[in-house]
Amino acid sequence: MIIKTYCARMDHGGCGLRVEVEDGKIVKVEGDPDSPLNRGTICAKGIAQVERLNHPDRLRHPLKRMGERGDGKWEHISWEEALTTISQRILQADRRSVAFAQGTPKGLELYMMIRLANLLKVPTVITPGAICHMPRETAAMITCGFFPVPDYDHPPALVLAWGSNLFQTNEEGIIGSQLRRVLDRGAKLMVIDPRRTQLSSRADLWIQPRPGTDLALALGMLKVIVEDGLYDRAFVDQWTVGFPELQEHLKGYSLKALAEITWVPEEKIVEAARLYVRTQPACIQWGNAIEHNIHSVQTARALMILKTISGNLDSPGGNVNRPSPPTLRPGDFVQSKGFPEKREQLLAPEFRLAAMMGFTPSQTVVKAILSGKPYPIRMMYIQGGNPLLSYANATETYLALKKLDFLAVAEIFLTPTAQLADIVLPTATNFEFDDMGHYGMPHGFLLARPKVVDPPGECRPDLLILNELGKKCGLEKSFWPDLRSCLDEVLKPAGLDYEGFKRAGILKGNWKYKSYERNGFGTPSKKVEIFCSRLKDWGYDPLPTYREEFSLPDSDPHRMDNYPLILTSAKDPCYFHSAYRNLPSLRKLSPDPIVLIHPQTAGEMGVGEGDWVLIETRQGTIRQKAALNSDLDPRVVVAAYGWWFPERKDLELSGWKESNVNILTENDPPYEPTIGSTNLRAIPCRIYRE
Ligand SMILES: Nc1nc2c(c(=O)[nH]1)N[C@H]1C(S)=C(S)[C@@H](COP(=O)(O)OP(=O)(O)OC[C@H]3O[C@@H](n4cnc5c(=O)[nH]c(N)nc54)[C@H](O)[C@@H]3O)O[C@H]1N2
Ligand SMILES: Nc1nc2c(c(=O)[nH]1)N[C@H]1C(S)=C(S)[C@@H](COP(=O)(O)OP(=O)(O)OC[C@H]3O[C@@H](n4cnc5c(=O)[nH]c(N)nc54)[C@H](O)[C@@H]3O)O[C@H]1N2
Ligand code: SF4
Ligand SMILES: [Mo]
Repeated sequence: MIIKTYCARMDHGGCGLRVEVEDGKIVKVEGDPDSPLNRGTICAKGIAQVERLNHPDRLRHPLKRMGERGDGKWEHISWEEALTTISQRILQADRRSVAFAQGTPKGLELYMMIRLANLLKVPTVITPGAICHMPRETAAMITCGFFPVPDYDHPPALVLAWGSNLFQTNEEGIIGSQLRRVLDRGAKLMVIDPRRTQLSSRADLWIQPRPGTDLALALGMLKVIVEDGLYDRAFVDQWTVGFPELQEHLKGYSLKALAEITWVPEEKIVEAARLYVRTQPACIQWGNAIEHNIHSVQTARALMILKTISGNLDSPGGNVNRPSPPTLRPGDFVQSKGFPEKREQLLAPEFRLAAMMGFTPSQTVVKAILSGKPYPIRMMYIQGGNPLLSYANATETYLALKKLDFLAVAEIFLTPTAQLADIVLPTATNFEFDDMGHYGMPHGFLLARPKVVDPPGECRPDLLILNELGKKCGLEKSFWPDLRSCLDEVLKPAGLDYEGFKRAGILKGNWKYKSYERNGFGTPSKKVEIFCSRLKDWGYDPLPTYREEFSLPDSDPHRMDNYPLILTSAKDPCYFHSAYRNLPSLRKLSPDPIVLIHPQTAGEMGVGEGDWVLIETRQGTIRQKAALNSDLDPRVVVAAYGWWFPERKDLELSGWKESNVNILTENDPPYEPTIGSTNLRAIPCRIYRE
């Protein structure tokens, strides 16, 4: 039997799949040629996901800790006991001492978690938002009122990939094969990435900035476009506010100084600006790298202004508005109206954009657990996340998790984080329950991911676990009798139930270009706010400003003596963050954590190809295997991210600190002031042979 569904939980998902099932087991997965997104392509992760379903390490029963935290002694318990224990812990606690945490959002389960938190009046919900997607999304919302998506359907003449490695790291709602098709049809490509990738190798213009200085580069390009009069005058005059202020603001920057900050020569900044603005239409494919420093929101704002003044906003082949199909509104799903006091109770209300989106940056929770300030956090429920590998400053994160009175983790494998839990809940994964993709995401469509096989053992989907936990907490009226009723309610405004949705496979919103011509933009001024009124009202920079005090840590000369190199990182095409190192076919493709070093730098340290090296920052030291890479700037090293060793049961928490790049990152201020991003990509380091 062949069942069509969509890929998920190996990255953000999106590729249509044909899944062959025999005797209740999946025997083959291939790309679905009929899917409008991938048109039959599939990647190694997509194929390998079958290995995860019946993997010997798969968690199959709820577990309760027996020995000390992290001792690895467990007892199987029933779901009844597990959920009763967690609900009693929550009900007995001061609600402000509880934190719910989600890793990368994977489906509806994030919304179910926020709903449960709101109904229980728990203010703290941690997501990776401050360093993933939210700087871009909120910067876009306050600038033009929507999230502009690259329009690969009406082919752009140029794609500017900025800190995005889309060929190998599918984004939420946008997949690499869409970009590949556009390039195959002849679109030009400009890439801004310190590292050579498959994508930058194809670029007509490849710019290698110093990590963490993307804002300065964007300001340089804006300066050229504005001062050389290359912008779209008609659009700027009619549809923007604050252009004269921008003009004045840019006079304060010299190209020479920006070139020094970014390591990009002046001529190249000029060339990049001209290529982008003169090749019409052009879209910007912005990526996660611009969010991994303390200029995140302002960098996204600067790129918004580039899209605007080049005349590419909501225009065919540019960056467009993609309204979602009608469904239960996310705000209604999470019942935000029932908890209006949440904002005052937040741990870190000073991050206004995070507060607007209702999440708490992870490092503020880690600090609150350790310091008890502004109020103590004593228990945590983590779902679909591995904070020991993914939060900045893993050492501090470890101390915080150890200090909690109670930790519950919902997982598919016993990760280092799950090994610290008091209760571990075994979750079902893609193919094992009825699910939908991209709900609440601003890409304008929903994907049906229907159940294909039963989950193993006693595994249950997160959605069901939280639904039942809600009922156990006395909230029977606010949860559903079963999952189908929940999904049907979400889909009702679209005039479908889940069965109908399954048949349709994909639901799109009402996509139109230039909808602002009818209603204006969704901002207070109804125009694109180059000068952002809300940032000004909140006391932040209303124009993108490169501030020395938020600048690179390497401006401290003493530190640069000790740590002369700049460390950045990138995601591995074969894995999803820290997950799936235990899937044999993927591990064969990417067996070790690899750090890229320029041959000259390696030579100075006596490091050769394949040597294990130590990477040291002020925060700590890890080991990775060297690969010499002459395309890098000799001052930059690129480490692998997300490594632990599921097979190393002999090491503490399966080797959580051996090669984990977040042992090297910092979680102290300064933070990005509006949303709380930490610096993950511009860290002074040094390297030596092990
Ligand atoms: N230094 C550095 N740090 C980073 C990044 C970086 O580039 N560099 N990237 C950041 C970004 S962009 C993000 S989004 C975060 C990601 O942070 P996390 O989401 O914490 O990272 P993952 O390793 O993906 O952890 C997800 C866990 O969920 C489990 N899992 C998979 N599917 C399911 C499911 O359906 N249910 C449940 N309950 N569990 C499931 C997996 O086994 C895995 O252990 O990390 C951030 N941290
Ligand atoms: N295979 C795979 N796919 C994934 C994920 C995964 O873990 N694995 N994670 C998913 C998630 S949650 C996210 S957020 C997306 C992220 O996907 P992307 O947006 O592509 O982000 P990254 O791969 O983290 O980094 C992109 C590129 O930025 C470069 N880079 C490093 N530092 C800098 C810098 O300072 N400036 C600039 N301009 N570039 C820099 C890196 O070399 C890398 O090639 O991928 C999603 N898809
Ligand atoms: S690119 Fe992502 S969505 Fe597509 S098959 Fe691979 S893992 Fe699945
Ligand atoms: Mo992410």
